[in-house]
Amino acid sequence: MSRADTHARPDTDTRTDADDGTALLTVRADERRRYDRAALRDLPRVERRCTVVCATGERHTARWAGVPVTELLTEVGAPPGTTHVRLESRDGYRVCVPIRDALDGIVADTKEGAPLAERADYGTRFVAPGVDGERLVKGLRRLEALALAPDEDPDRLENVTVDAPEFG
Ligand SMILES: Nc1nc2c(c(=O)[nH]1)N[C@H]1C(S)=C(S)[C@@H](COP(=O)(O)O)O[C@H]1N2
Ligand SMILES: [Mo]
Repeated sequence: MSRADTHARPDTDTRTDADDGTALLTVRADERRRYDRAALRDLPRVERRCTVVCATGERHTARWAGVPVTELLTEVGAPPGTTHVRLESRDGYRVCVPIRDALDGIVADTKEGAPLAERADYGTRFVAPGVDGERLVKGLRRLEALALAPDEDPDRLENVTVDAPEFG
């Protein structure tokens, strides 16, 4: 299969999937799967300490729990040629993380033993050690495996605004 067949197409993907609005998380590579809260809770879980470091220098470390990114990528058959994962939030915040960094990440729904949704207006978050705070997407709703050619600029697939007032 060609790369176009096996990966999300960032330029043409209009994300008009009818039930994207109801699924808590959509994961996409060779296949596409949607998870609601219960389905996500049924997957293998890990706990990891991660530090959120903002460009402002502000930082905080916590114990996060959730589903390893590797688990989700396996579920959807992410091809060996995957170079990046694109992560998108409910509010349209979009970043691209090199696969080597994303592989240590988790889709967390718990922080310090308490559900994220209890303390924030979102229930899922991408966290990974060594990834800049601005790429630790809150309210994660979509995770896609991408195979970018060496001359494709991953930054072009992002729309991060480091100083979005509603998130800090
Ligand atoms: N959806 C979403 N996720 C986001 C942001 C955002 O604006 N929207 N801001 C990012 C930035 S710039 C930082 S530093 C961290 C802040 O996370 P914290 O509130 O846990 O410190 O969240 C990141 N995740
Ligand atoms: Mo930030």
